[in-house]
Amino acid sequence: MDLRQDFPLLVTPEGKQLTYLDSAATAQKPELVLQTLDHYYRHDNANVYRGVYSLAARATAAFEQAREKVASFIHAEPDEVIFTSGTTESVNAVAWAWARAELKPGDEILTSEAEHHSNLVPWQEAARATGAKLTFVPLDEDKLVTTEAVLAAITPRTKIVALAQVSNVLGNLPLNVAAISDAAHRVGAVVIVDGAQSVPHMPIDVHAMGADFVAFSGHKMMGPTGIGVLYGRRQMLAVMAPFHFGGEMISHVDAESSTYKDAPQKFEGGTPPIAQAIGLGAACDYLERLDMSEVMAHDRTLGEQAASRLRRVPGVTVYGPSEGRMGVVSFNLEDVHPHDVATALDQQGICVRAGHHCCQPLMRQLGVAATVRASFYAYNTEADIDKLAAGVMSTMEFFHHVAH
Ligand code: C6P
Repeated sequence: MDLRQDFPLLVTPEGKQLTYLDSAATAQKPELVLQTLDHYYRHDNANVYRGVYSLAARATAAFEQAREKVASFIHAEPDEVIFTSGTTESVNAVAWAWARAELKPGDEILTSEAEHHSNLVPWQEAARATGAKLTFVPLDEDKLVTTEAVLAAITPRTKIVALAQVSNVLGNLPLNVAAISDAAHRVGAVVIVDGAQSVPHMPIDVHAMGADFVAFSGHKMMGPTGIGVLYGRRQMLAVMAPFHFGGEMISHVDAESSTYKDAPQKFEGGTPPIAQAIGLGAACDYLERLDMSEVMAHDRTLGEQAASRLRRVPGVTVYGPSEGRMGVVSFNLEDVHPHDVATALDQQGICVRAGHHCCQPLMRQLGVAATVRASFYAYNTEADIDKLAAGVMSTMEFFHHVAH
């Protein structure tokens, strides 16, 4: 597929192409999303739930329709979709509102050293607040979390399993969440999936996955920034306390106490990110038209091709799975700082990320301070890999020439 024409930022008016290889950080936005945002602000903008006039009713209908689109995208029911500001807020919501109420000293929170800080630090804080203990899935020789290792690490004391389905650094093939959820539920544990790098890139059926919570970000799936989702199983949302208190989440307020609405409204106090949710709905429409099985196959092919091309460059180390990966490839050039690599590639019109990718414990496990990371999405093509491989080769030659 070549979708570049749908993404204004990727092609300049003069026809110059940008090789954008940082979709794991944030994805570019198609015309459909941009036009939907523009249309909303020009024609439908009003606060939701509050007004009785027809403009407000239109805004409310568009907002709730966006919830239905997101629900259908992940095969959930609309009342299981809570709008948040992103994956980080979604994980924090569970760590604050559910975990602090449920955890006791000695309980175990099973996570891993390969997690993004957003799915590690909230659990460190929850453990500190409750006396629960963090336990870590042992990583395999490629520093990957495997489904088998997760299953083996679940104990009768495990109360929460909190793992990324796909790593933002290593691009492993998705964990088998259904098997993990089965094993966790057998010991009475709940499962929260960090879907930041999986939901945008593969077909998702949250009910088939069996997880209790799934967190993801709109901006990584071609939607706007400032919008994310916490999917919660209906039974979990019924018992979980609200985490934001204020307007529109209440059913009755007295001077001294209040009662709250049912999910999802009880979790969405205050004016929600209305335009962003509607923009995310448009992103779901766009991705569904592409077909998520096709998107996954495309991203996987590019990730695997890029890894094998980069491995052939002398002096390049590629991290992650030796076979089979999603569209995320982290690598380093011998004796060249990752930031220098990213700067050199930028001069050739190639955008990659360099750094610890908010995964400092994983960097320690890999024995490096940082990596360069190229990440792919539906709008990337094999030509982008050619440019990346040539860019890496010339960067290597330049630095080694300078060094000698
Ligand atoms: N990773 C990256 O370049 P937010 O920032 O809330 O939208 O997403 C946080 C997050 C959580 N989990 C995983 C696996 C992630 O990849 C991210 C975001 C970006 O890798 C920015 S650090």
